[in-house]
Amino acid sequence: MAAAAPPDIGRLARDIRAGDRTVLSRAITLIESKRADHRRAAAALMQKLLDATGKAVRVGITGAPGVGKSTTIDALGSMLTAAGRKVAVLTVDPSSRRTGGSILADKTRMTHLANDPNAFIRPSPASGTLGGVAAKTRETMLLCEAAGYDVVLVETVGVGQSEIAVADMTDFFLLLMLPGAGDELQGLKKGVVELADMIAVNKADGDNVARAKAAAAEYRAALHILAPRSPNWSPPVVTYSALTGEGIAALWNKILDHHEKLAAAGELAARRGEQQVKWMWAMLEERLFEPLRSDRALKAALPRIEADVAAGRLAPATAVEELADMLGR
Ligand SMILES: Nc1nc2c(ncn2[C@@H]2O[C@H](COP(=O)(O)OP(=O)(O)OP(=O)(O)O)[C@@H](O)[C@H]2O)c(=O)[nH]1
Ligand SMILES: [Mg+2]
Repeated sequence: MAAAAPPDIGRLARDIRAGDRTVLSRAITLIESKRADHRRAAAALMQKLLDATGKAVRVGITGAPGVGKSTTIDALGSMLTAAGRKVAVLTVDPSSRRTGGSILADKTRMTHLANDPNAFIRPSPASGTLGGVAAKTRETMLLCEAAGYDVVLVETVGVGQSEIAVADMTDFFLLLMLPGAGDELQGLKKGVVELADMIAVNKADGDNVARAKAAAAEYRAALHILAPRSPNWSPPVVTYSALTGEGIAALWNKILDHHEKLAAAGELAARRGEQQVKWMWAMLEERLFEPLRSDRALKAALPRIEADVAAGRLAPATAVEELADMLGR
């Protein structure tokens, strides 16, 4: 079979800068590809577009399943496109949970944005290692910026390490909570609360308003005893309703306020710089580990080596030497 012609990077870059959504989608598929020639082309494309990136407000959104992340993104995103912004919505979900069905479910929960010409929704790359999935999502974010999207909203499943990866690619990390069950921070790992630039209690509507306010007061007290993530920002706690839209504008104003304060203090640029270096290392690590996943002989040998190490027949150091020899072949 003849290999497909290498993509014309100059042309791709030009069409992305012009905001062509079809080309943007194609470019994202290119960066998600594992083929070596595609990877080289994707890297060249990222380099070519680098000067057009960095102009968006990047917001990570997390919270327990069902807290209302997608509904919030739909309400917030629609408000922003109505105000003339272009909004990209991405997800990080390294579990294979997100099949075609749940992508569809997400789109039906984002009914406004799904049909909005100024919104671009791209689901999580197909399952893989968290490092790989997150790195692709970050590059997708940059492509969207180059295409003129000036707000990027990244939804993450409220479990596992994906929150940290999303906090590491965004400027603002928004933690959503439910009314009630405030005292134990709803089973969330303390590490996630420490990453939050704001806690927002959703579903403050109907009978829930008083409970939402009570939960917010508890979170405020809880946040008080944590060291703030930034010297220029103390994470606020707000209540809102994604369903009625009440409080959505105030929520966005907090995000903008944070953006302006951190930009003025030089912290935004510093944070992004640090993130970029982190991503370089994450991608390098991913690359260096690849032979362990793709080299047939190595993959075939690993179960035996692991069993020998577990049984005490093979010293871990000897196993590493053996594996390193196989890698170096
Ligand atoms: N009453 C009320 N219901 C809401 C609100 N926001 C979301 N919901 C409902 O909560 C349910 C879950 O909302 P989603 O937006 O799908 O939640 P999610 O956090 O994205 O869920 P996963 O992606 O599955 O983790 C849906 O039935 C929504 O209609 C709100 O502000 N008020
Ligand atoms: Mg969702």
